[in-house]
Amino acid sequence: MNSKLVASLLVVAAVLPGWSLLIAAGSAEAPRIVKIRAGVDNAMKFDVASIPVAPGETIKVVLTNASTLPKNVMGHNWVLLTKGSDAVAFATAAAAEAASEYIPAKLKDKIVAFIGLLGPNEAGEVTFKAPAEPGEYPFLCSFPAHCIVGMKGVLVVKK
Ligand SMILES: [Cu+2]
Repeated sequence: MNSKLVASLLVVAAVLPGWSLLIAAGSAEAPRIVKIRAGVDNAMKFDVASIPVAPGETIKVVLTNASTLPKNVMGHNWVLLTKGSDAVAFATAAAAEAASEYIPAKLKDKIVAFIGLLGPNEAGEVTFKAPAEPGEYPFLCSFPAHCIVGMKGVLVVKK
């Protein structure tokens, strides 16, 4: 066997395990994509009311605002709250906070993940690890009055 061939085989042998590790790590980290549409037919609603997830699962939520109305009168966002939070109470506290697009810093302890306010035909996304603790984590649109008329849902962490 010539030495060049031996050297090439050694390189292949050294590289292969590295690649398989990279591929394995990549697939473990790939987020599961959850698509949500807000404002279909200009209704103050999400088209997904419940998101079942496994503890610690990596989730990418992609929110599309299907509304045709201007952002300042019919913007939509997506805010996931800590376990057992009161979505309507959060929305009420956030409603006056137009400067932060209804995601006030003073309420950040209540927020697990969020997608900022979107205008018509805009899309936004957020990737996060689902909480480890099983239970119900409410989500809502915090644009004034939207949550109260039902623009909310729940992320359910279940083993
Ligand atoms: Cu909304």
